[in-house]
Amino acid sequence: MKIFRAIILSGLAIASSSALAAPAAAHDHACLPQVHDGWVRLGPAGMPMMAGFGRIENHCPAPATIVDASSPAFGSVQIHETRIVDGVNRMRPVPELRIAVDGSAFLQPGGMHLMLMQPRAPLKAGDKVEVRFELAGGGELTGEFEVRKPSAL
Ligand SMILES: [Cu+2]
Repeated sequence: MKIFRAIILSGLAIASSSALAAPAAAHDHACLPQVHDGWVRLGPAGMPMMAGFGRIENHCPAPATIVDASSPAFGSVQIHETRIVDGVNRMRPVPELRIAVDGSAFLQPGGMHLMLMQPRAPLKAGDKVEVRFELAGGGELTGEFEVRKPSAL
């Protein structure tokens, strides 16, 4: 009899803990901006860095701010901005990338781009690379970037 009661109690415990877990699981499905048309420009073999491009759309009810980027395929990832200063093309890191509600961030040749450094393995055209973007306030979004040869554009 005592054992039977213990089983009932543990059954209740499981039921109530899963009820508690529900709001946390819902949070995992919170709205996140999405990467579209992500690609990485394949450079000459042995180049220590590559540039990544694409469009990050925010169709969420709140603005999103990207504060960091990383990739399992690279030792280091930065968001860069290309600017012409005194007639010279210069790149500088973008510390924060804010995307308005229903707005997009455009990463494109000559403008903002991902600087993908220290590839962990040689990449070839057609390979897919994952890039993770960390959001202010905690979330993270993941985008897929396809490696392409510049001539195949
Ligand atoms: Cu750069």
